Amino acid sequence: MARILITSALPYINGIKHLGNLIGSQLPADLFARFQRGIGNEVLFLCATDEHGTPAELAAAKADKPVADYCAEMHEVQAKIAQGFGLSFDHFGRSSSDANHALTQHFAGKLADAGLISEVADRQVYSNADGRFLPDRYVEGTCPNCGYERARGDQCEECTKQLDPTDLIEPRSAISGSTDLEVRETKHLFLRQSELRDQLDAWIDSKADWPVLTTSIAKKWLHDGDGLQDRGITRDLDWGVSVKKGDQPWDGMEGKVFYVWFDAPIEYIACAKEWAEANGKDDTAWERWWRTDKGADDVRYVQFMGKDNVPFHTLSFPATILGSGEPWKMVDHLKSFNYLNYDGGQFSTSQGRGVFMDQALELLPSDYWRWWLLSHAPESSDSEFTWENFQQSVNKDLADVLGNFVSRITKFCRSKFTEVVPAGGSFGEQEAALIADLTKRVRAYEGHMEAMDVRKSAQELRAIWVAGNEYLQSAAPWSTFKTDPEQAAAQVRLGLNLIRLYAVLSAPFIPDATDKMMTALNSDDRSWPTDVAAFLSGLPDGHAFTVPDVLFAKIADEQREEWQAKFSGTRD
Ligand code: B3M
Ligand code: ZN
Repeated sequence: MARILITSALPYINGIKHLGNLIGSQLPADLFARFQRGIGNEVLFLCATDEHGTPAELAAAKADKPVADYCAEMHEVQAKIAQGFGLSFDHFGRSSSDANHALTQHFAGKLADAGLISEVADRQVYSNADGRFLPDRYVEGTCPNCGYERARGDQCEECTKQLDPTDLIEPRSAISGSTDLEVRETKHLFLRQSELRDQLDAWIDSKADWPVLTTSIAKKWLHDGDGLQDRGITRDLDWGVSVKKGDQPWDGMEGKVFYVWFDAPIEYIACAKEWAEANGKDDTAWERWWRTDKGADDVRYVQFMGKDNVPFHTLSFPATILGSGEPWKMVDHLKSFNYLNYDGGQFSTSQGRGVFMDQALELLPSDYWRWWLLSHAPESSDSEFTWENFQQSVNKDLADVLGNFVSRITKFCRSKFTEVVPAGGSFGEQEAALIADLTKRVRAYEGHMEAMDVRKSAQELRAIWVAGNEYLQSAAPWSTFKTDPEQAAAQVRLGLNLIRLYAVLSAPFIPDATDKMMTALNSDDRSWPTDVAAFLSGLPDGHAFTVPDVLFAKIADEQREEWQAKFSGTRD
């Protein structure tokens, strides 16, 4: 049994995420986690809310709540929505946890001991109109790299370049829009990433199987222009992890906190400790996932994230880990995604454009969304959500292909043989051909899932559903029954077993439908079909089942038009 550690990028605490965020990390991570559990591997799947930094401060101020209260409430809201989408985290933690505070300070201490932190008199943007220092992302302006006019002081969303606010051309305050800005001196800590350039370079070179999207972004920031820049890792904010060396105070750093992008990835580790604590386990339970000196050397660690997060995961976080000199597990495979667009534009949290996770669940159960999003995942390029495409995919794939198969075979069996798996007859050539075809397809499906090729996996799964439909169409037990009821019994028996095959294989995509199919089949056995032929005679003769309710309802044109109109504007 292999051990697989899986993390999804941590959603910011400031509000409910949209469907583009969901498909960019949490949902494909869940798909992979469910698959790995399904084939019998030991999985630790972790996610958490990313609670520090200016986004949290800003959102709390807008909601007129103390930051700590705001974060606690929003964490609960996000946890509930995640549950609604069936995201099967082993733990959904918080970057504001005690565990993360302690671990972040621990890493900072280790990096300082290794001589990798410098204290720098920094120049920071001060807004006279706002009467305060402006954190990086509160400064907006034109990107010096690509000319994008709404680049933020921490990163340009357009070209992904990590920036400092003073790099921006024609900077202005994101709070007031004021251009009455000046640069004042203040002291900050810098992580000397440039010292680690060769180590990082060699580490990335050792990842020959990484997707080009990932390595090209990493290599670009390692080698282009001035190469890897040292990064400021402290900020003048109240909310966050206070700057300490381990548990010791840090001279001159009073009142400062660590930069959110310094502590957030450390939460991947701290979250495992939170998981252990929440489940009454001791330190060895989480260390065997994270410490290579304590058993984690045989763990396979996979991260999921949107493309804009890649530089932080291929450079900044690995620099923290490598620089600590301690034996922490590093990522083995990093799966990154492009963007999902919404109906001719972009999803936008700040502008409330698109469909948000809570709204989606009010319209339809999560399986409908999971199937569409995963089967259209923005892997090789950006992809686009349109209501027409969503309707078509739900009606065709889920209702016509899968749902119809399940309904047809169970109802036919009930009418001719009662609600039990019928005995008699035997499989002939047609059945042998189907089983051979399915065996090939199931192996292909496993291969795509293992490789995290999300779209290809969805296509193969759909092809597996289609194969059953085609078999049913050509075997036509309703005709066979008139001349050879024994043979019809064998065909129906295979059909019922196919439902169980579909239930088990589809679980990573549409877990609720899986539960319904398994309940209808009166079966609890979800063991993976390593031997497809044997699996397809798994339900014994005489085994009782019930005809399930309609698995997936079709979306009518009027319904689609209504939603289209409702979500054409922006949310306030
Ligand atoms: N919260 C950015 C994002 O949600 C950030 C990810 C942190 S992962 C350690 O896109
Ligand atoms: Zn740019």
